[in-house]
Amino acid sequence: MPYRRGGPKVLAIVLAGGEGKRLMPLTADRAKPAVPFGGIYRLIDFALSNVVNSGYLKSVVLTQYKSHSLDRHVTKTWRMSNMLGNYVTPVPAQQRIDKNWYLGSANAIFQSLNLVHDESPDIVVVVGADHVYRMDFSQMVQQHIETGAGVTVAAIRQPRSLADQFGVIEVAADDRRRIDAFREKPKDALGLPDSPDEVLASMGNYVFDASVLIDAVTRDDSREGSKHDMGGDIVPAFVDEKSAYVYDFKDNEIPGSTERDRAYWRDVGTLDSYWEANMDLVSVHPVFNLYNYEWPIYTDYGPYPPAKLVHGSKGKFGEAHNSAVSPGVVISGATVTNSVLSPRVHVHSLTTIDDSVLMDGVEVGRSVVIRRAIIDKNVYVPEGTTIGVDRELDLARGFQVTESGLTVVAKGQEVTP
Ligand code: ADQ
Repeated sequence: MPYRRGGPKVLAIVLAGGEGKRLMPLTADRAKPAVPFGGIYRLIDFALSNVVNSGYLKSVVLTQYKSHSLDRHVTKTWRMSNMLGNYVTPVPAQQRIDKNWYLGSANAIFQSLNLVHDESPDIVVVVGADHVYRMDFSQMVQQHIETGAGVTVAAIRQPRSLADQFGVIEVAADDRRRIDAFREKPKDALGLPDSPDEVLASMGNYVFDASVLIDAVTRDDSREGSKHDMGGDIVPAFVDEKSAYVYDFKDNEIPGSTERDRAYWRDVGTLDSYWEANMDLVSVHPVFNLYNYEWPIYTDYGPYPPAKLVHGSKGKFGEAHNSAVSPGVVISGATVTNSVLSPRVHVHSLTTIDDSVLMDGVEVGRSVVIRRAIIDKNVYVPEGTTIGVDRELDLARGFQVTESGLTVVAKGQEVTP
């Protein structure tokens, strides 16, 4: 199909309305894409950095559920409308159709088609906002154009045990790029022929010609029984027409990335996977490298001074080992190991913190022990408290404890010793 001179005009639609139930209590007050991650980021910063680094400077972020902090973050960090017509704009649910909230991700796009018509792009790149990874979408767009696909779906191998969390793809025997079957979150997925313990999973990123997307979500709107979901309804319709193609994430090249780092993709859907992905940042040789300035991850975290590690009580040094320590943090006479500290965390003397994630403004008093915990914003941990040491005590104080023994303290929750 003919595109404009200089390449196709691309609009990015970032789906950011996800509720993130399995991340409760971190999503009690905020949409999943707004959950703080890695000290200074919000989850959506990874998707938006990928969009911008791919060269796509017109994007709309569709929000819905508890969107205030997401909207504030996108507006403050990402809004870049300028005279060249570039923008990253959060779009709250407009209830344009029958005054309904979005019924699913495809309905979110259907209800926002005015944005597509206004921009009149050749190609629309639709991406999720919940994942930690680097990806150059322009390489996927290139393949989409070469194959003439109706939809191109990005895919990555994942353990078969996780198949019920993903759209699972089977490719055609005669064309390894064509999708022969797509099942959304199957309970009985078979492994890949060359690797029985793995499946090929959709990453929730799609490329369409704009006219094809408009037609697909419009037809889906009146399809009886549809849940109006991109993975559950839209992609299978293209599979039936034999025009759904797969883009293999392992072919994606990122400047400045190592082989290991390039393959990194995490769906941080649960508290345990959220914690693990944070831990992936703090090992000596992190599996996900935030220091690749050729593909920067952008964010904005406020006017904070440098982190400070100082002598505390009894002359003990403030120390941090294998940890990410954000601006505005003060560690005085305490020892922090394998942990991620967000801006303005303050840790007092004789305290030890291990394997934990502390969010913005958490204050930890003296002689506290914190192990394998996530502590959400603005929590005050008083002197002599333990968290993550005694499961029953943690439960009795109203903290959440996951099956693997991770303790989670909600935003602003009161903590008693
Ligand atoms: P899920 O992530 O379970 O699976 P979904 O809950 O629809 O699917 O979320 C996809 C994206 O859309 C997320 O970024 C979410 O924030 C957003 N979203 C959800 N509902 C929305 C709404 N009403 N309005 C706006 N945005 C909304 C999807 C695919 C699977 C794939 C996995 C990969 O359906 O096939 O394997 O992503 O994680």
